[in-house]
Amino acid sequence: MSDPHAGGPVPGGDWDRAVGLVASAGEVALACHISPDADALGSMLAVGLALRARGVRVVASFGERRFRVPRLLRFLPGQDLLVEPGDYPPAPELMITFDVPIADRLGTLVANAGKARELIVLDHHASNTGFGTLNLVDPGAAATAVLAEELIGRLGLPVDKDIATCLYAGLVTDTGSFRHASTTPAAHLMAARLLAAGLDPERIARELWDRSPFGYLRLLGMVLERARLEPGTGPAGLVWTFVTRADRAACGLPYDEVEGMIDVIRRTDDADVAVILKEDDDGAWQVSTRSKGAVDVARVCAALGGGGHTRAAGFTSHLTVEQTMAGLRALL
Ligand SMILES: [Mn+2]
Repeated sequence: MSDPHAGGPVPGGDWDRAVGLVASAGEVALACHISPDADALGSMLAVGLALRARGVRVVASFGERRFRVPRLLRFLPGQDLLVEPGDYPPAPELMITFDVPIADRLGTLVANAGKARELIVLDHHASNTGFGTLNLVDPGAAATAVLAEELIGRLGLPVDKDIATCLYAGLVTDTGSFRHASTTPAAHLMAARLLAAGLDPERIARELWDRSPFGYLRLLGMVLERARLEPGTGPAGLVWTFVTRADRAACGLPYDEVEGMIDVIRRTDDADVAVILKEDDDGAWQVSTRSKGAVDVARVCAALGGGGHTRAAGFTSHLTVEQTMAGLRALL
């Protein structure tokens, strides 16, 4: 088993083993993390499309009881590969996970993963626990899409426009539109390869960031109105706000429409850490955190049962807003 904490690129021998496992599998079962983002879902669909084009039987899913692709991601090609988690193979011959740092993030599919004969974990989270039988984990990769592209290439499969669209969605999202520190020369070279496959960058950007129902404007107004700045919290200040189920209902918005609000909150110059608490349909608080670098939010969120990256992480809370924030402040 490779050491997921080694921090370097994936050893060639591990890639060879992955290629061998995929080549000899009769069916490949793909899974990404619950509440999928563009990197998780895009990487999974890209590999699924590439395998299917080669004639491999493929299923793909994520383990949510209320299985539903977020509206923002419905433009991604290959969604006919998706099956409800209840229709997923109970004991897959070969299962591959995408962007999943800990087995819990597989949701209900954690049981299927436990019974998989081989489990390949494809990920770029430094916090990855290495829960697979083969762990292809590179914390230096800008996105899991980078590793998905490498797997497709090593399998000798071509990247067409649809596959490129899925990979690009992951890359452009996880690099913050090529603004984050993960924007390496390698990230731009990958973007160049994908663009050459004929994808439409303007359409992808519009689908991912530049459209919402009118109710979003009202909801954003409410959420910004109640934002609080705490300059004395942590090394460089905290800005935070929250959005309830009732708020969303009043504006006619499903949960996934509030995912991008953190990007408005984190603009605040006066705070290093930005936090938004989002009440989901079950009444739990999904807490998103962002840091400009003074605080390692991955560590903070890990201490609260979550995880993520140094500058972008999250956790789930079943406490009240005030109790959740008190716990967070104590760690900052
Ligand atoms: Mn990712």
